[in-house]
Amino acid sequence: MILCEQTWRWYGPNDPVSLWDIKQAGATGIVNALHHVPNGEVWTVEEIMKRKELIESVGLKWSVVESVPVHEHIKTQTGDFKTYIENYKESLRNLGKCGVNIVTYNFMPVLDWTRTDLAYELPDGSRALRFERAAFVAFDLFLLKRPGAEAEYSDEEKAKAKARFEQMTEEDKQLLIRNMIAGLPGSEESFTLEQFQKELDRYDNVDAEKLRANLIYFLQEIAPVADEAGVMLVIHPDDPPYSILGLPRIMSSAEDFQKLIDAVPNASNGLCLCTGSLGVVDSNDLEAMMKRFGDRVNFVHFRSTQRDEEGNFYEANHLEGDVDMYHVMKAFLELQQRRQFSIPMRPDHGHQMIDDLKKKTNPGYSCIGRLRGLAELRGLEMGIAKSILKD
Ligand code: DNO
Repeated sequence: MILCEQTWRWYGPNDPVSLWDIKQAGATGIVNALHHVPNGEVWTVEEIMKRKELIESVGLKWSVVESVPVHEHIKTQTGDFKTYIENYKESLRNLGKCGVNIVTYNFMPVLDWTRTDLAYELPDGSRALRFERAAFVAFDLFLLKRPGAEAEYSDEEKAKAKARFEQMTEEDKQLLIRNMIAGLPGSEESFTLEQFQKELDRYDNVDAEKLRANLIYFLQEIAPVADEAGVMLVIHPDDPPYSILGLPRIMSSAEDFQKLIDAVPNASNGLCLCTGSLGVVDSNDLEAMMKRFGDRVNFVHFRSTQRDEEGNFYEANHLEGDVDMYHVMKAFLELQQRRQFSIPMRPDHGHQMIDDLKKKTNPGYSCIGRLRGLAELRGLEMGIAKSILKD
């Protein structure tokens, strides 16, 4: 019986969660990036090896890179994008040489994942990440004051946002700005409001079609290199999976991913199936995606969200919320039997809870919440494996 590889995202030596903590949580693989290398520069063999040896020194394995960031110039095909693509290829070759074989990336313009509230208190006292629609619209209309934003929301949404904004203290407003644009863990960029608007302006002439063409161009360049280097590329879906702040988003559904593999069928062109990001939209059938793209799912993020009709969502416990984790896990196990290959997964995010409530933690990436998530997922996997997939 092939079970999944249990991995854990580690932000490197500055992460308050240590490699020993991760070992105690029972993960065997590490998901890591060289966050100190500036976006766009080559990851050298020397730097990769240094990190790899550090991880191996406690008996863990560097299983997945998350992420080698894609420079904004590549997404917009402006400036030095050709150099950045060459650098990206070089980083992939170097990772391949060092035996780090799965590379996550995303193609979200300007922002990576986005939340309005990083400490949403749940009834049990733990804290979750949340996307609150009215606060988000208030940010866009009244704090960022993005030109043209008014036209993109209904009167009802604007009225709600206005009422929400009027309730906010100055401190609330500053916190909302920070949450939105100061960079969540793993996002490689952080901005001031002025810088941020300038970054958005760079997309004035980049609509969804153009962005997709730029992604396909990028993949056509790097996928052959990845194939040769023995590296699997896994694209992370948009979070949330729809356009925000007037920016195009093109990796939000099964159809979006299908277009990528139709255009670039190379074996290295794969998917990081993030159930939390995709699960925010009801039309995304995660079990069906696991089955349909099984051959290309080379990394999985397990997480669930709870949404409401107003477009708000918060991150639920891993086995609760809108994601049907049982069926997704079952499909995941079945595909690993079919492929005879153990695929890395990680418990994505977790609530800040218990002792972690007293600590300064990376939002979504505290230890105990993820420990709970991993334990639950591991139990779910074993239950399914033993009862259904008899070996
Ligand atoms: C958030 C993460 C994302 C992800 C990138 C991949 O918690 O899932 O930041 O790492 O989008 O490139």
